[in-house]
Amino acid sequence: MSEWWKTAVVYQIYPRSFADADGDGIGDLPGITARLDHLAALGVDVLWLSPIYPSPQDDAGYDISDYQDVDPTFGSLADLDRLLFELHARGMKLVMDLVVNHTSDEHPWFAESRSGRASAKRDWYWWRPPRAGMREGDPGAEPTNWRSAFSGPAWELDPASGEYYLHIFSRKQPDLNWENPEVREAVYAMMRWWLDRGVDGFRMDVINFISKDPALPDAHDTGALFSGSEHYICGPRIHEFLAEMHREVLAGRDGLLTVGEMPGVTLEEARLFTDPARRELDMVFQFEHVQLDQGASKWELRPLQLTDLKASLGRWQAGLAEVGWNSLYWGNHDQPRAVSRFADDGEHRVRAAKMLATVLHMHRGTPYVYQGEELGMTNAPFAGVEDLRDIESLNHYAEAVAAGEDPEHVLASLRAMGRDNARTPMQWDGSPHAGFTTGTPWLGVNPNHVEINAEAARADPGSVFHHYRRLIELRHTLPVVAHGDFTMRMAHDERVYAFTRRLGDVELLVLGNFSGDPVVAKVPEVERWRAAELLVGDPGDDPLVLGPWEGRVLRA
Ligand code: TEU
Repeated sequence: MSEWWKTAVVYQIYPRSFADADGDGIGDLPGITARLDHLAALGVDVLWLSPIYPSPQDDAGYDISDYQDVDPTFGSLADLDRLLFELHARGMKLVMDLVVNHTSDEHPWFAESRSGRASAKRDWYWWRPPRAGMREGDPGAEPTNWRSAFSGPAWELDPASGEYYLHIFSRKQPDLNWENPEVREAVYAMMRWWLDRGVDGFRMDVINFISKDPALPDAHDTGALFSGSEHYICGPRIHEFLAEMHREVLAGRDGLLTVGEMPGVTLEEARLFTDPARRELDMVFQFEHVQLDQGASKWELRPLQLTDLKASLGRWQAGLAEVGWNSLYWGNHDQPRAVSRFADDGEHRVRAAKMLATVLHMHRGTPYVYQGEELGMTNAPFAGVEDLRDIESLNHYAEAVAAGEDPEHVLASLRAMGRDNARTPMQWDGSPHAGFTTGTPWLGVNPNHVEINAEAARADPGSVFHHYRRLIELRHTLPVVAHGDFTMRMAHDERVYAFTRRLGDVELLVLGNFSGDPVVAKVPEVERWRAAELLVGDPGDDPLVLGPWEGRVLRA
């Protein structure tokens, strides 16, 4: 059972947007359970469920007010048990989202902490007096100059006590103080409770933020997305905390999967987190490759250079070859739609979505499919800010426009990078709300659902869906896909993504054309590859000549 996830593929569901069974316009657990055949047909091994816990929904469920229940919007604990049972019956596992860098400000722990300076749980969060020599509420009196990831300062004043609390995300997401052993024990107890219930692991939200430098020094750079992060990204006790969590919660339980979401993690740190001998995590989500088309902030767009993408992913492949393991993703609920962002969502959409999938799934690591990616779903045509729902986008728009930026310019970056792109409802069929709901969807359905939808994709053998199915099957059946070594080829080419995988006598050549023009792949050993067997992709006249956005896998 150990390291079973090396041959596994994970499918991420964002419950708000997957399937709505009760017609309130918001997806729910019974909706998911009713659609499990879609996952089974795809052949995925694991479902990662974004948060379904009770929440004021300030950050769409990543602000949790009770870790051990289900929000009525999504159903009940009984619905969760049912989902778990149905998944297990189909041989699939369930990984829960674990959000323990922060709670909701409506969590009873925080309510108690806020009740006064003498509260027994005061020290469960980061409370600090105003900056020395200043009065609370004065501009700049926050204890540090850190900024929140969702705009504004990372500190909120509590007028009753005259102290501020730290929130790296929204003011309704106060950061837990992991220095306090009671906090850690409470989190571990909660995790054991879920595992005892039968879940198979955790995706750990911003887990590399939990150890902060207790001195809380000022940030060097207040312009960065996570300003102050040098004092909390992979902080002083992070490895100690994760090793403790492993000991207290995970050790001795078989068949689990743990993946730590880690903005700003370096390759060197990732090696430590995922080295099996250290007993911390199975794998991490790193962010390097999803920041290559951004400037200092995620709203500053810049064109992606394919050579940068190859250099980055290639470095991670090499760096985790001997020790540790990669997770592989193009998108999730925080990222724009992959085909719109990295390829072509117009004329060549189907080919481009397949090519992206081919390239990603043939890397070494565990691939993650974000709901709708297997249909080639695209970014949404948001007309204006009134079409958006995400707190990150809405706060950024308000702040940037107030600071004098051109609203159209701000909207353009929100359209490209905004998280709502990933959150438009799953497109099941061509009916008015795409088969997602019978009510009014909480976020508009993409009008292209009349064409791009699961029903159409499953009926079409040439669809993106069937292509994903084939790639997942290859990972299950061909050992070289999961276990082979990785060598980047044509590293300096701006149009072709090329690499080889090798295990024993078997070698694969993977090619992806990241351009709208036909290209010739100038790989070594041309004659050998010309004679190779085509495993994935359309046969052309010459296996080394790729049409626009075309991908191929050859086996020699
Ligand atoms: O995301 C953390 C994170 O760093 C980002 O991807 C985040 O979306 C941020 O806005 C960067 O632009 C995790 C969750 O995946 C995200 O949905 C939550 O909003 C966040 O943590 C807070 O829990």
